[in-house]
Amino acid sequence: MLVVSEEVREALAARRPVVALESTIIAHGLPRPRNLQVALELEGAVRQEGAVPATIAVLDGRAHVGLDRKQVERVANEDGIRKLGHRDLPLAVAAGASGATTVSATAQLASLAGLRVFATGGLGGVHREWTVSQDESADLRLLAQTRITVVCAGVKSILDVPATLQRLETLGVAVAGYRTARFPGFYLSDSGYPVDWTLESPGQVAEVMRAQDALDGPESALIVANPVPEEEQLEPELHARVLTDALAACREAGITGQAVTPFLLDHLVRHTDGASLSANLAAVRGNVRLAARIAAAWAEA
Ligand code: PSU
Ligand code: MN
Repeated sequence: MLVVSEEVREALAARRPVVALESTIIAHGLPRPRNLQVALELEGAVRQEGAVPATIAVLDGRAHVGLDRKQVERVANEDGIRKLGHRDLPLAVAAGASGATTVSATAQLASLAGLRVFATGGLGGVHREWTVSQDESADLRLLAQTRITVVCAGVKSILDVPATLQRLETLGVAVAGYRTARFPGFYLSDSGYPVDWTLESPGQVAEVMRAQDALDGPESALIVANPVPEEEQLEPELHARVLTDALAACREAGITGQAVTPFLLDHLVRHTDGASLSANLAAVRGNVRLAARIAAAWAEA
């Protein structure tokens, strides 16, 4: 049921750095045909930094850690590919289904395969109007019970950011800004909220990971929040304006559950002339490169 690619297995056995990459961003977070280019580009960036990429997805009922080119193409182009959170994994496997994995499912499978470092764009979290919808991404709970380091540009700005930060505190998930004391805002370099801790180098991140293991508390994650460079962020006023429209459109269309996040991301891409896509990609690229360096520092430890 779990298929770890030969390249990833060899790298793990030789203690070489490996970086897990999620597939929901490819299948449901980015428009075609750009999504395939991006998937391949991200794998290339990990390699350039001297690490092995392990893109994770479920194909025909098997959970794959490390995809070949054909498999990446399926994730990007196959119609009807599902979106799988961690709760969906057993259902998808038993049904022989194919699906892209969210942060929660990717982190679970990565950890199961023995990977420790994972890169994505922005985490899921508490949605605005949570009091009505009770919509909180399963990403948060899973990260409270999985020993993995996630490099991300904070949580998606479509969410209720302060509520999400509060949930992470309640759930006991460690959060640090990478070279910043501000929590990043996904498309924006700064969400407007601070972080309590700042880490300055991949080596420092690896030290925190060692300390997590040594102190042996609940198996929770470490979130390394890495801001998109200011010159590549989405213009904050444009972001605020289009996001308000996107949230209203989502409500009017009656979108709920798993469809909410893809709907909002897509709305932003279409109503910013692709500027949100550029910012999203800039964020993911930076995260992937940093994750590879962290994996290298971790492999040396
Ligand atoms: N980061 C991106 N784009 C995405 C996502 C993350 O830049 O599409 C995905 C992740 O897979 C994350 C998911 O786990 O969005 C959250 O979905 P939900 O809110 O339905 O839990
Ligand atoms: Mn949700």
